[in-house]
Amino acid sequence: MPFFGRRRKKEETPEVPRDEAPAVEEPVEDLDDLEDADEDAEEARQEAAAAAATDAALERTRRSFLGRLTEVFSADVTEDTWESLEEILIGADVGVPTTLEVVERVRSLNLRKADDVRNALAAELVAILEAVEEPRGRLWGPLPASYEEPPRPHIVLVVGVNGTGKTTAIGRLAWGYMQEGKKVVAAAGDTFRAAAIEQIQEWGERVGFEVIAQGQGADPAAVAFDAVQAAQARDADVVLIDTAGRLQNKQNLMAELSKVRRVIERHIPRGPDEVLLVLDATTGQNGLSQAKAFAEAVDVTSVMLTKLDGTGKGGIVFAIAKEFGLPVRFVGVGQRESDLAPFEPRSFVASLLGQPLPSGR
Ligand SMILES: Nc1nc2c(ncn2[C@@H]2O[C@H](COP(=O)(O)OP(=O)(O)O)[C@@H](O)[C@H]2O)c(=O)[nH]1
Ligand SMILES: [Mg+2]
Repeated sequence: MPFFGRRRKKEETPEVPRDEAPAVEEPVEDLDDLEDADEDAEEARQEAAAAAATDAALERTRRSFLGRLTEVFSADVTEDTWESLEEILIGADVGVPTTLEVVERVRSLNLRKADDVRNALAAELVAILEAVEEPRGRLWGPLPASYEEPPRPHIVLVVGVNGTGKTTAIGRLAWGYMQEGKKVVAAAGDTFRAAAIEQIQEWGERVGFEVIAQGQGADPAAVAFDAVQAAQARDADVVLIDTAGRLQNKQNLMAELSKVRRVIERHIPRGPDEVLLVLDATTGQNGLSQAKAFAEAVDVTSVMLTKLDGTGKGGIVFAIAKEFGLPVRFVGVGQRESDLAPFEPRSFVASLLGQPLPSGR
């Protein structure tokens, strides 16, 4: 899997000019196979690295969650098992409705052995995450092989409450795209504070991408528009648009974000290819309800869950999937630019439960 979860289409093999063609029948397929093997190995390496980063970031959640789960699963399955399970899941921020549903489903299986309960729980948790995996945006997710990439520049609008990690997310996404050889332009669309503009400019200087900015107080839609135009002029691959996270009231927010969208659509009728909602895992259920305002204001396509490394409550991903119906695509796992990992439901649940899942479901 490439960093952004997109299946790369195989490039056409260039035709070999006649006079340079080798005398022997050229084993083009073999070369292709070798390249495929290289690509597969690289994908496997990236997947393993992402899984390891997520696993490390989940340390705190695992300590608070797994330790207690181990106790539950070391005793016989009784009435207490279900109560403890509910308590643990709610404690890990899975959320009350989601917890009650999961526990009820596992319980209704009438399993006797703690190990079987554990496996059934794992399957339920994976199912919650996989149920919302299908792509909404056009850029990432388990996209079908026949999938046509949208024309460049790809447009990503980044939204979320102040302090959740939007600007950092843009720095990291830019870094990730640049690792794949892509050219990135960012829009300093949080024009509310001068410091916000400087912050994204610093990221641009450090990582090496262009930032389109106007002064403090400028219209965010105008900045987004400039950035899209600049990206087209420079033949960039991706435009990442930062936004302000003020929640003064929902009407203002809706008006501001929908204006950004409208102005983009005036220039590129298909509009943003992804609207990424950035959520701070440490703010728990409270953060979720704030984020609902954003989900209602713009058509969010996917979620980045930041600061997973700073919380014991990584169970919030299940609440996001269940209550928002949104796929988590990335997790923030630390403070460096590379501390962004694509999200993978099975390895996430395996990490959370502290051991590999049984294969299949
Ligand atoms: N530990 C940790 N800190 C993060 C992560 N993502 C962002 N932060 C920090 O959260 C703070 C707010 O980030 P910022 O990008 O300015 O948030 P914004 O207001 O939404 O743009 C900064 O200090 C970031 O370094 C993460 O994944 N892990
Ligand atoms: Mg910001």
